[in-house]
Amino acid sequence: MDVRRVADLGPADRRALFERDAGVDAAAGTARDIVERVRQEGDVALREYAREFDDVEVGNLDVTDDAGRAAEAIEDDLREHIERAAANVREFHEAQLPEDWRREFSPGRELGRRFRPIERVGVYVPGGAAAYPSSALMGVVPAKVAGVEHVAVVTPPGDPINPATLAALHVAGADAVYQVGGAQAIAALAYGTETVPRVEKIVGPGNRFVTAAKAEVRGDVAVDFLAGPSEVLVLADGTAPPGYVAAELVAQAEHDPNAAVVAVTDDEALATAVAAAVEEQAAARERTEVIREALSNDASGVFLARSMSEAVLFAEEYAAEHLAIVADDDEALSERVTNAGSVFLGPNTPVAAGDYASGTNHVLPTGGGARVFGGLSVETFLRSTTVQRLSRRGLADLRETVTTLARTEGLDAHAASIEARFADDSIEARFA
Ligand code: HSO
Ligand code: ZN
Repeated sequence: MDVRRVADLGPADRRALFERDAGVDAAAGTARDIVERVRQEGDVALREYAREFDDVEVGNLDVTDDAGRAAEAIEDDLREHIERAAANVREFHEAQLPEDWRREFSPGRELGRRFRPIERVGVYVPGGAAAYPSSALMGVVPAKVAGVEHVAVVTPPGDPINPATLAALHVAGADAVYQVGGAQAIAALAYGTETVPRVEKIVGPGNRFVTAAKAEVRGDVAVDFLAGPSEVLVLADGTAPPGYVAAELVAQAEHDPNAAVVAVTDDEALATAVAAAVEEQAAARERTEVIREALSNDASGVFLARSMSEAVLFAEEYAAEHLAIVADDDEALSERVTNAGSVFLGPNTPVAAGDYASGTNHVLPTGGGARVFGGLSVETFLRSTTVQRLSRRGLADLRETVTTLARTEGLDAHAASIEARFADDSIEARFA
């Protein structure tokens, strides 16, 4: 892997890095066709796509009961680790639950907010070649913590479906599980089929077809944000062990040939050592081919900055899904990078810890989405409602302001609705 200098990057390089889309745009046409067909044909299309894309003859699309059985059948050791990870994720997300509140801002003017869960939510859990029990926890646990009544999960069909994924879904508390993957799964959740009931919001990570399908159905159903192939940016100074930095890149690279992995540093010796270590580690891993493809992406690389300030700027522009900082003044650097889905501080905080078990959520915005979105959280599954009550005194204080503005807008009925409250003394007395 070559080391590239940040100062030498041209406009095309910068576009590839900072406006990366991981092939999602190119998948849009296919995703649209699939969504359309599922809308027309329902379950028939889901079975047909399972045959075509997953090479599986699907019997029952509803595999909710299989999840319960899988949780009993898997090895005790594995179940215990799934439960431990689930407990950490639950604990962190419970800490996020907002309290309803109401306050008197001035005499007789009481305003507040309350939070209530969305009723029906769909969670996409990746499967197939890369089965992700961890994503089952990350999607379902926060929804249940938020109080979502019906959490429907879709995960690609398999023969059998990964038992650890099924078990994790059971442990997390999924209410229904359907074996359907890809863009067709998103369509099923968005519009409903004979078997899969439609939901109000769809969340979860997926490949570029899943991501493109979420973009396609957005508008008809709420979606979280586009969580595409994994990304990591490691911001490092000369104190960082090159082997650690390389391991972070190689780890996220193994997810997907479209994964984007970056190291940026102001230390030339470190950059050179990381580039070499990445090659070495990639060769030693099981998924060498996927890793190599991800490493050769236009949005991946090892970059040498002239200063840590230039490196910080690079990280800020990149807006990575995961930002790992391995540097002397990691806390200070972390304050300077605002665009990141999730931040990992210090040499002992590998991204994989958060991917699985520390308790934070691993469903995070990719492709620069971190500029405007946060990752999956309890709030993803809540909506807020404002609540108010005015006393006569509170309304009297607002009377002139509201009627003046209402008349300015030519909305005299609005003004009249205020004045009506002051027109009749007998009523006024009753509601004083
Ligand atoms: N790094 C992925 C999540 C994941 N890692 C699942 C391992 N399994 C996206 O944040
Ligand atoms: Zn990962």
